[in-house]
Amino acid sequence: MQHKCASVVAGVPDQQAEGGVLLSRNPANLDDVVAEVKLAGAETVLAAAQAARDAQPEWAKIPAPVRGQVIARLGRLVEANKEALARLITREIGKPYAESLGEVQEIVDTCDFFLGEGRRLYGQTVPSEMPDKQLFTFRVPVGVTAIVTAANFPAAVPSWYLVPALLCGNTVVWKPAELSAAVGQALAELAWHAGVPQGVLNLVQADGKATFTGLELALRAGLIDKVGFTGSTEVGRAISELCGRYLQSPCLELGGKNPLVVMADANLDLAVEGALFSGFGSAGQRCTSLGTVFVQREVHDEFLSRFVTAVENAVVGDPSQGVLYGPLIDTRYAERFEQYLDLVQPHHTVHGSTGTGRITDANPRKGFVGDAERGVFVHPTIVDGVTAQDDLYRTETFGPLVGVGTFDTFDEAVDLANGHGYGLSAAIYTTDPSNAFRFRERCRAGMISVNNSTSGAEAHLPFGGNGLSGNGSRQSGVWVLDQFTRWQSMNWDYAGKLQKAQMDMVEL
Ligand code: UN1
Repeated sequence: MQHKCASVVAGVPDQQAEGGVLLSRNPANLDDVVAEVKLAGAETVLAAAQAARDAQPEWAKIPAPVRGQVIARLGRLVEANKEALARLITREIGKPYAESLGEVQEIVDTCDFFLGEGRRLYGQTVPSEMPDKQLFTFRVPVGVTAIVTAANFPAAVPSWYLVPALLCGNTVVWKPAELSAAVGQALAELAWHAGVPQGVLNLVQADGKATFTGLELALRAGLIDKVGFTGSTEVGRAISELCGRYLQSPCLELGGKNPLVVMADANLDLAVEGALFSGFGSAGQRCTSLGTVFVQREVHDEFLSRFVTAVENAVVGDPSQGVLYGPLIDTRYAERFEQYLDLVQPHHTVHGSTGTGRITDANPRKGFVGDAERGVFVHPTIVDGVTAQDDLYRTETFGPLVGVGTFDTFDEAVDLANGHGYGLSAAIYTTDPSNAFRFRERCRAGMISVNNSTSGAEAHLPFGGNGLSGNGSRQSGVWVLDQFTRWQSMNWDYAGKLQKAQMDMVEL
């Protein structure tokens, strides 16, 4: 089945395709066209922001517990359509089916969490300096939110924005990645079906350029109050600069070069398992994917040999077949990935199992399942000998490539884990709890794992990073409420006379 995708502004599909028509293809079989996508121009982004602005006051009037019921219905609908949505994710972006099911479950978890938040959205009562006066705080919606998301988590990560934004009384303009347009459309349809009014959630199918221009127009017209963006550091920086001009601080979730430290006292099998999952799962296309493993010198050779064996034995190929990883999301990702390989190959020991670069009939991989010639598959690669001087140490490759480096002392490990500029996720494998606590204390990453991989966030913990990984904003759990509401204070004086703060304070 081929999906037809177009922008939907206040319930009206946009058939203009000012930005042209794009074919979204199954990366495991490029002959399979998943969707024909009518791409909008910048004017549609502006129209969507206007529609969201018009719908916002009515949506905000609906009591938060009732908005929570809409979110609950969305969760139940997603659950009822779990397999279908997971199959679509696997077909459109090539994520292994088990991980796609996990991704859909993450939406359900998010809805479950925010259903309850609809009954909480607490404010506070605060004592005043003066008698007969009471102070209060309230959370108020920010207004119109513009959410721009990436193809690698085409459903769960959008839900991290959409669900709390809607719950808090905001309206939304959502632009999914073009490469996951059909998943975007399917999720938006479930939200409308659950009772989110049409103008409250507006879907824009557009490329990055039209979106950026549209955001600029809408921000200038005062139609957007908060931008949420998940994607590259480069685009995040541009969005941040644009928002700054309008005195806004976006919610950013950007790249990572996530380190995994293996201490000599670690359980090496556990560390190998964690490195395999976070380095090569989803073909390394998570923002939380493992970048470099730093291994204490005395166990380096043993770790590397077990890691190389595990990678050699891993099954790669058709993502519906229970593989460790499937294709890269797009041929452009593969081209960029091969450029990284060109960079590293002359200087390091590279461990691919049977080859490096694209998996083809001429450059095959042992145990590969699927049709290599029709899909965008690449060999897993381990690059040994990475030091802080290497480009690879600080370059996010967004593919199945893991660097390995060594260190002697714990202090060196911390410096290596912190020195690449990113600060999203970091892991340490150790059997000594004091190493774990010291690592947590000194590591700049927003998310720390102990004896667990760098990936695998849960829906109710703060998610986000520092440095090149973001501006410190956090998603998920109660912490995201600070992105989608603003604090309003109120003072209420019942003294029957003007009481002046600071001047009329009671003296003892
Ligand atoms: C991302 O790659 O943008 O923790 C998000 C994880 C996933 C989310 C990753 N649950 O790896």
